[in-house]
Amino acid sequence: MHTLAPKTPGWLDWYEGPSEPTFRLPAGAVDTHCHVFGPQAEFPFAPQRKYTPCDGGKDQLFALRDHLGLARNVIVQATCHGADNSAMVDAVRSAGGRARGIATVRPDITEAELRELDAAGVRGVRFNFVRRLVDTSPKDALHTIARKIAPLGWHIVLYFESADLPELEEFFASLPAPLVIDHMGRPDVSRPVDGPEFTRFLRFVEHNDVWVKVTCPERLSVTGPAALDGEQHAYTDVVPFGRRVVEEFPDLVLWGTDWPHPNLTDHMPDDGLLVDHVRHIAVTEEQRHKLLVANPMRLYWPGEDV
Ligand code: 0GY
Repeated sequence: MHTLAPKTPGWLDWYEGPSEPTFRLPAGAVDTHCHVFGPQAEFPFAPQRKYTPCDGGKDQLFALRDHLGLARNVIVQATCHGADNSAMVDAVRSAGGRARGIATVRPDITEAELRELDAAGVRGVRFNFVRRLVDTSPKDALHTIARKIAPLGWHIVLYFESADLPELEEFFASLPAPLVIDHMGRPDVSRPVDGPEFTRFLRFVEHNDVWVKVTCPERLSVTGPAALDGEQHAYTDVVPFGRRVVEEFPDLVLWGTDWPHPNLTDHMPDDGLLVDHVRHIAVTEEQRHKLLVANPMRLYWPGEDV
């Protein structure tokens, strides 16, 4: 019998019964950043993982998709599954063409294995530089992976802390595939949106034509989920950052939920509120359509109708 691993002490489970969003998503909206955790009885977590979450499998993910009014998902391999992509691939295969995947692979992956992932619906790999999630991110190994995936037309998803961008940007610019940055490069939102740190990030995006996920207000916010005086919405302090990216790069932005929200410590977001956040960062119909439908379709389902 399989024994389930105990969750990390203090682990916050994903939010059951999310509210009905008051913002109605446009037809064909895509969640470009979500994960599956297990279920571990079928897909055990990796021994080298840095956290042990609750289960959050494809059935719950697809139920959330339908509840929020989303059409499609891009399922990003979570570090708790290491380089064993089977839970993610199983979810993508089960979605009937309505999901794509982002894998974690080792440098010795073969062309045949990559082709099998591609056939399942994988369209990219993730390189993770967040030290609490991975032990090392050796650049030569990542270059090897980048060279192997580039011929498939895949892209590279980058996850890093904003303080590390100056040291990493030359390496990022040398990668031979399109780049997608998670969570706006994790800005410190207590600093000014026009300050040197976020400006450096924006110029990196501009010079390298990088896609940006305007995701995770709940992870970046200092003010949190409560509406502030005079403001009717959650995560107020993140709004100027998301809005700035959407205004400067309307054709390069992507949105997602980040469900089941690993490693949050102060609160678990109501995913309905995360959908409501979108209308504050994308303020015109045109921006909303690009962010939620046109951009992700171009990157993940090119040539397909919504
Ligand atoms: C996110 C953020 C986190 C975790 C992971 O793969 C992961 O474990 O992505 C995090 O802890 O910041 O994008 O889900």
